[in-house]
Amino acid sequence: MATAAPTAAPTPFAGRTLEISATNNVFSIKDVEVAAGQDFEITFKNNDDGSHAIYVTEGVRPIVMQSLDDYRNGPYPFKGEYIKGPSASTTYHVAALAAGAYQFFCPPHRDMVISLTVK
Ligand SMILES: [Cu+2]
Repeated sequence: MATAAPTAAPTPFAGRTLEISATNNVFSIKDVEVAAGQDFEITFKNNDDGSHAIYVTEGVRPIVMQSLDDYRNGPYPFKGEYIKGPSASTTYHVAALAAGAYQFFCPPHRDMVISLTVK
């Protein structure tokens, strides 16, 4: 028997290109779900004067990092190039991810995170 869908489910992403922007050090979405085992693209627009990037980390990004080099270098499943705004944009090509819980994050900005569910 069918049950009601949960109301707090991540935003489904049915296409191949995910659109994300950054404005005032905030990403335009909070959470998203993508299909496991399928490459996808991110069209990323930076509306700020400074630089932003999108990296992918598996699980939840640790709050306390062992070293700045570890934090910058990963390993991460995906590391996007930095772009400097305002009104700059790029397209990232993200290789297929295995099912699991991930985050998109911007390395210099602790609060810039998006929950990424891959399933
Ligand atoms: Cu940033």
